[in-house]
Amino acid sequence: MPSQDYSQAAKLSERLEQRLVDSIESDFKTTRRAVLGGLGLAGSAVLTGIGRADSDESHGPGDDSHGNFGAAGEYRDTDFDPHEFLYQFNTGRGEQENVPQDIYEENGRTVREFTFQAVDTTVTIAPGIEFPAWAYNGQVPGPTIRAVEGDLIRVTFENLGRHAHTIHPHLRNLNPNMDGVPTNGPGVLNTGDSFTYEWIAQPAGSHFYHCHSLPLKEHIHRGLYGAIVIDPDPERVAEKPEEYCEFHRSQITDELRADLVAEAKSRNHEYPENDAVNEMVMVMNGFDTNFDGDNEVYAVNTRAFAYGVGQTDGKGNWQAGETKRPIQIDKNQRHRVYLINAIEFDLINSFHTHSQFFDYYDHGTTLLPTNRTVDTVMQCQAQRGIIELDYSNHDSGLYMFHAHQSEFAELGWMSFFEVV
Ligand SMILES: [Cu+2]
Repeated sequence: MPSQDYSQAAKLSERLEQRLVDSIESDFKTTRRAVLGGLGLAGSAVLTGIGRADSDESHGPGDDSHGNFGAAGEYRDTDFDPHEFLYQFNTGRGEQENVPQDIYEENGRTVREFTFQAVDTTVTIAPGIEFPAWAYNGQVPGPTIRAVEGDLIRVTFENLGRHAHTIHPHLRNLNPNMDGVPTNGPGVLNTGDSFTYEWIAQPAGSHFYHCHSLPLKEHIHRGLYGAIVIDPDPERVAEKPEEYCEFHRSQITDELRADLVAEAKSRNHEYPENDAVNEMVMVMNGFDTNFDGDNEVYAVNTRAFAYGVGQTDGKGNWQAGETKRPIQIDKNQRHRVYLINAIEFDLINSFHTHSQFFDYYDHGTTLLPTNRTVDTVMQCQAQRGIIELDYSNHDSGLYMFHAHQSEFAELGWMSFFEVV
């Protein structure tokens, strides 16, 4: 395969990134501190218990009813790697060091148990630019939870932050006390409080969770959100195929049923068919660095231009530790993106691929695409979906993808796939 010169792409990423950093640095209100690289902290997001007092206080008066007790704990995200995050699913088997978790059977049901801790911390959103975040387990986006339809997801939530928080899942939740809203069940959890949420994993799809304390937009924008992936159960799909497509039960042929079951197996991490698919989580987010109600930085998975092009030898060998590098795509593999729009302050976001048309599954709740052969999908706030990509006929090289709100693209949400 001919080696390719990526220097043009590297220059573009560099230029956009520099312009973004300069624009933020010129804003004196921005919380900024030197990058704490090379501190030698083991793993991503180690609980350090440093208790740094967050100097930023953007809350209006009357919003401090839950008190400012000082941070009870702090994680650092200096090792947060957007490339690692793409592929990090927590299924209860201990995938992520900073996410205590377990998997076991209880009353004939698989339980996937997690411990989440809300903490005040800072996250790196661009080189040298730190954002004062509120974060589940010290990372933004929060850890991705993955379960199979019908499992019980049990999340013990401890609030170690200075503000009252909750976890509200976008699931079909039959128990109002488990909704994670101020009005139901335990309500908001104050500093030091904990509660164990239990949710049945349903329906299958690409889902969202976030804090539901007030003021809502701030609790979300500060970083308290993440992805829940619910894998379809192929046995259930065989029994009730009509629930996974837009056809009436009377229209389901044997062939369609077989197709739906095959698709379900490819989505279910417990089936070998799933191993053949390269699955990624992309949470589209933005950061209002001066707290004026408008985002200054846009990203997928928090770091502006994380999937841009930085130092390379032109053969896809990226320098170790380099954040700016494209997402490598093996052209012989099938690729699936669990896409979530976690943005605040802007009504919509979008995902656009260059030289590529893909199938889209709105909310991921169906096993047949809801949009076929499109190169742009739009998501409003909290909307999600699944994108399936096929680069098998493409030449090797860089293919851009970005928000087609072009302003967002220039302010960080601009990325590349590197087809190899
Ligand atoms: Cu909150």
